[in-house]
Amino acid sequence: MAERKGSRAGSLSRSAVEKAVRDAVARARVFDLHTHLYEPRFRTLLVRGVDELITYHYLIAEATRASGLDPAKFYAMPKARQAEFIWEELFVKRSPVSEATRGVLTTLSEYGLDPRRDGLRGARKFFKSLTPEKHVDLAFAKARLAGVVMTNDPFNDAEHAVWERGGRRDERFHAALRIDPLVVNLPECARKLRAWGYEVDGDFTGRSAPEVRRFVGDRVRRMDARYAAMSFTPDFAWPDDRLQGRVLREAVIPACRDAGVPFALMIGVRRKVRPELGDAGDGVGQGAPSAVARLCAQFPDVTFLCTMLSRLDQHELTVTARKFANLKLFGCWWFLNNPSIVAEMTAMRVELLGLTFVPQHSDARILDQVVYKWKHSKETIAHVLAGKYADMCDAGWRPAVEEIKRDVNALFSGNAMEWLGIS
Ligand code: FIX
Ligand code: ZN
Repeated sequence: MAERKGSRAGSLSRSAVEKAVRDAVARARVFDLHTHLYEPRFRTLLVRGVDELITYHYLIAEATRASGLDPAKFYAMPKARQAEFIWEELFVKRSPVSEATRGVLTTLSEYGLDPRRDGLRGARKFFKSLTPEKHVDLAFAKARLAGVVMTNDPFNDAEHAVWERGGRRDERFHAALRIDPLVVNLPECARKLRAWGYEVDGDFTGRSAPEVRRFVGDRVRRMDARYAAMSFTPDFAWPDDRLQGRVLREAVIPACRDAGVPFALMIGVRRKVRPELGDAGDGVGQGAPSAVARLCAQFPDVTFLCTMLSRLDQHELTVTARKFANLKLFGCWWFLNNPSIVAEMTAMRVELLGLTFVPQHSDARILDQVVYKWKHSKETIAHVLAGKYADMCDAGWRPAVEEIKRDVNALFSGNAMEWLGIS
């Protein structure tokens, strides 16, 4: 029989391709490039369970908005009462159709519960029996996680104590050195740095630059951090003679180059738009992908991971990534992590970057969120990819199932692990 156009031994028929893509995505192991999770040895820093899941700051914003309750009154309630309030406002009085409320439903259902029947009371009973270690194993298995990267703040006293104590590490958890405080609150950081033996001044004068560079290098080594990271407000600029530009240019980027680790820029957060909402009070603003381009051009030997928070920046940032092989785009961050936008961003990235990006990270703050964030993201990304592979067939190239698995595994774990030098 004549070979079908675009085929070779093992090629799939067009009708089989879409299913093969969906199966490969569903089965793919995930390396989660950015989370706020912690190994169990960090004890209370590992946030888990249904009350935490329901009082995630996304749901606090939604519930205080829906009810009109003053945030101060909400935060004055004990955690359990906060969860009951959110459950009442967003699940009972109204249907849980938002992405964050649907996420709670997905997680509880994936754990074998019936959210409607079991409700908050039944869910609480289920979680009561889980030790931190068993809970991590359960959530990681459900989300098919091969590994996650934490967000490690060297200036957080509770976290610092755990690193100082040492101890066997859980190899599924990788460290990332998060150093926003160096820019957001250098005077306080300088006080701690001097106590740790680094000659750093609150105004970044004297020997501050080489000493911050030494500190970053020391902490990367101590944590075996896979990258250093900072979030930036929309006015991120490059070049930049403000403090943040100097800290990056004179200390952080040289330290990353010395250590051979990437630097991650997370750009576009408008911090504390509504301070009384706490973690739920941040907003979003359009940034300047052109500044990222100038940074990548100036440091061609440094790898820059980048995610921007505004939907308005995505096309320009993706085109910028076509120009700079050292610019690695990851995730649909925060307010972008909604199916309608994940679909749009993934399609645009495949069309402009092929398979050379990381389509998603969970940003999970609560352990159980990895279950829903990855299920929802995989559904959306699989749908986009299935269409792209069908288009490829129509253009005359029928893939083999092994090729589809190769590509899908690169997107969900291979690319990220390669960027971070993890074998
Ligand atoms: O800066 C960040 O890492 C953000 O992801 C968080 O600050 C944010 O609150 C979050 O968790 C969004 O999903
Ligand atoms: Zn985050």
